[in-house]
Amino acid sequence: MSLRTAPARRAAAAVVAATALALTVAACGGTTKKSTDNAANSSGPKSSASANPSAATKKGLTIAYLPKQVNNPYFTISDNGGKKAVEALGEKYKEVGTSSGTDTAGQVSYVNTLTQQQVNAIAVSAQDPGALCTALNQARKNGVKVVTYDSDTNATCRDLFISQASAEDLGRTEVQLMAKQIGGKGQIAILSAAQTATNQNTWIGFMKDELKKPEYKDIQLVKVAYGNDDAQTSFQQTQGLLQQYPNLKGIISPTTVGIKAAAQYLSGSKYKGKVQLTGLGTPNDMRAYVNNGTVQAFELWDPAKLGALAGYAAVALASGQITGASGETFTAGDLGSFTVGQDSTVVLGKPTVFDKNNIGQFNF
Ligand code: RAM
Repeated sequence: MSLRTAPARRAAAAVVAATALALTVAACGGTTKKSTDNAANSSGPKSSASANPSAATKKGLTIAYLPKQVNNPYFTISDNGGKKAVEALGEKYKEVGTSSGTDTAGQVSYVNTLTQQQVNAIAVSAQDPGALCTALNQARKNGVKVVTYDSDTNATCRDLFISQASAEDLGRTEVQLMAKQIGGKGQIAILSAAQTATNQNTWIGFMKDELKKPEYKDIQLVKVAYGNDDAQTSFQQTQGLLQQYPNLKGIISPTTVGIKAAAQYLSGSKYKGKVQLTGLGTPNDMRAYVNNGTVQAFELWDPAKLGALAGYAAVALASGQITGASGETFTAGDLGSFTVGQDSTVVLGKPTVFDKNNIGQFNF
C-alpha cells in the first residue's frame, strides 16, 4: 500500500520509534477541555511558513478521513459531506477507520499507515484525547496537515479542530432540555459513548457544571454509563440504569448511537413517556420515537456540514492559505467564511433543537 520503497519504509519506522518516547512526554500531558496554548505556540511540530490567504488552492491533494467509527451512521453522513467538499475542490477523498468506537490502537495504526502513504491531510475524530498524539505529530513532521473534527485530540497534536458547536452550549443546553422535560425535579443519568471520548467528556463536564446552578437543586445526576457507541451495549446500559434506579426521571445521551438505543429500549417498555430522554441524535434515527411520544426534544448539528468544513479546512491548510493560527480566515464553499478562534478551533455554528413541530423538515 505504501508509496515508499522498503528501505525508506524501514527508515520511517525507525524515526517513528525513536521519537515516540520523546513525543509521549512532550505532547500528551495537556488538558483536552481547554488548553491555554494553540498550534502557534505549542510543543507540537510547527509550520515555519506563514499563512498566505491568497495562495491558489492546490489540486490533486489527498485528504484522508479517519472517523471514530466507520460503521456509525453519523460518520457516514459527516464523511460523505467531506467527500463532496473535497472532490468539488478537485482533490482526492479517502476514508479509513475502525468499526469499534473503542479501538484506539486501531486508530493509531491507521494514522501511521496514512503517514507512510504521504497523504496531504488527515481529518480525524479522536476516540481518545492522548492516544493519537505521537502518531499525529509524527504525521505532521512528515508534512501531513492534521485536522480533528467532531472529537479533538490535545491541541498540541493537531493543526486545527473543527468543532460542531460550542462545547459549553451543547453541555448546558442538554441539561436545560432535560430539566424542562422532567419539571426540574428528580434523578437523571447520562448514557455516553466511550469512556475516553474527548467530545462526550467535554460536554459532560459542562453538564455537571450547569447542574451546580441553584435552579437544578432538585435534580440529582446518579450515574454516567458508557454504551461505547455500540447499539447493543447502549441498549443494555439503558436497561441497567432503569433497574438500578427505579425512580429515574430522565436520561441524557450525548451520542447518536446511545440516544437511538435508549429510545428503542424505552419505547418498548413501561417507561415510555414516563422516563424522559434527550441528548444528541439524528432526526432520521429519532423521528419514530418523537412521533410515538418516547422523546420530546433533542438536538444536533448537521453532520454533513461538519465533515465538509473539515475538508475545506484541510485543503486550506495543505494549500498554505492558513496555518491554524488564531485570527486566520478561510472560505468553505457554500458554508461561507470561517475564522480560526482560540486553541486553533473553528466552530461550525449553533445546533438545532428537534421536536414534533420541526422534525419533519429534516432529512439526515
Ligand atoms: C456519535 C459519536 C460522535 C458524536 C455524536 C453526537 O455518533 O460519538 O462522536 O459527535 O454521536
